[in-house]
Amino acid sequence: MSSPDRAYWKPAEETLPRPALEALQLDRLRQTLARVWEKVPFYRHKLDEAKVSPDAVRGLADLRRLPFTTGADLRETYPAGLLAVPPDEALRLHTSSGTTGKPKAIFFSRQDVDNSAELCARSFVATGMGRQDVFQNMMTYGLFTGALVTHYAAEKIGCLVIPAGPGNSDRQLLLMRDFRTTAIHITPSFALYFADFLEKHGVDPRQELALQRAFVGAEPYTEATRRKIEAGLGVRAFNSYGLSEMNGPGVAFECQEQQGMHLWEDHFLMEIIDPGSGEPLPLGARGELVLTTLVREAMPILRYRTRDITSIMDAPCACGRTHRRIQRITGRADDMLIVRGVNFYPQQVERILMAIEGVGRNYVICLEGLDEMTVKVELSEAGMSDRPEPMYALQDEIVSGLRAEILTKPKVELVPPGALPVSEGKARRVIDNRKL
Ligand code: DLL
Repeated sequence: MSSPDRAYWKPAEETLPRPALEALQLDRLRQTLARVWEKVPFYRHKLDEAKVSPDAVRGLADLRRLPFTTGADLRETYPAGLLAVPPDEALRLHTSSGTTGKPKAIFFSRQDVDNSAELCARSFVATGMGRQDVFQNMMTYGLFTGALVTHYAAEKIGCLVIPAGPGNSDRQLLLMRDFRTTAIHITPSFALYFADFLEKHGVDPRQELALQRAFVGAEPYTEATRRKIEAGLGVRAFNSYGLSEMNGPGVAFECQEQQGMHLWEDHFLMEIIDPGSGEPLPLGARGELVLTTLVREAMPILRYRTRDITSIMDAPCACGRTHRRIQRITGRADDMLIVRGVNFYPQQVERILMAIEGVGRNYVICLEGLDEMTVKVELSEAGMSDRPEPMYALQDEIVSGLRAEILTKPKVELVPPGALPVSEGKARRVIDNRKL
């Protein structure tokens, strides 16, 4: 990168005309198929079962003939059943953030490590970041992909990288002040928590800090939450999407237009399917995102069911990139809650809460007993100072907002700012102790 204003990392790759991009995808898909057929007995068996041989795939439309891979497949083949390189060619291991049982083991070859950093570097530069930036990485270092991949990406660009990790807000602030941090990568829940911390300590980030950009991801969050993060940290917040099974972060990212996230189609093939039937949905329809790796060496994955709900945007983006965009993830198919016979996603609750004045930055949905739902909501500092009457009004506003959105009437409990637990990793938004 020579100029900080340059908007592309590798212009030729990012603006490849669609016919050329699709030809590249087909070529890479066929190579991937040949590779898994030869090296991964699990896939050879699956392809045989589906009666597809690698050379039977003649166009991208044939993708739908290939078998799906699910999270359960990754757990069942743990630890190394999907490895497509000799073990001594694997360079790094990450695991997914599974909550129960066996994790999913994800292997990277040297080329995969390099590609993962490359795609993240491409993503960061698309937001306007350059080598002059000071990048404070507030993601968790370790088995989680979130920090290491973004770390090497920022180094590739030439930024000064501060491997802060999450937590310890006092030290985060000290580092930001002393090293004039301009960009951070952070989860939405920690971003909201940190915004609270700054407010409590009377720090005005616009006056006292040099922050310009926050890359926010690894958890679903709403547009209203993005606005709270931007207001609280004095930054532009860019949506950052990825999953361990596809390298981690840098699968899809917002550019400066901030209208959806470019999904890097030279590395991944995307489809949207009906999460119930598995049938492909027409372009633009909302459903489950399915991804196929196109250049992964150590662990190629065919038609991975991400469980993430989104839609593909086909219109060209003003930034000039030809890779299509996906909408903000509105939830995971697995996260759908059914309370008293009504289906909804936790993000619907968040969308209502975060748009109401007086509501703070943290909430949790508690399910108990036979189907009792209580939403515990932190008040903002300003919400706290209100007298009891407006507090009842706020509670009523929340209850009726939620009832209109999710069609069931929850109990709402208002709690002081900072009263709800915050985790260093991904936020736990639902506590389900129902005895159904
Ligand atoms: O969370 C990788 C990552 C790290 C992405 C840093 C972005 C930034 P996993 O732990 O495997 O990997 O979790 C992946 O997190 O399937 C989504 O459900 C969710 N997720 C990730 N990013 C977003 C986002 C990383 N921007 C799972 N919006 C994914 C909504 C997200 N959900």
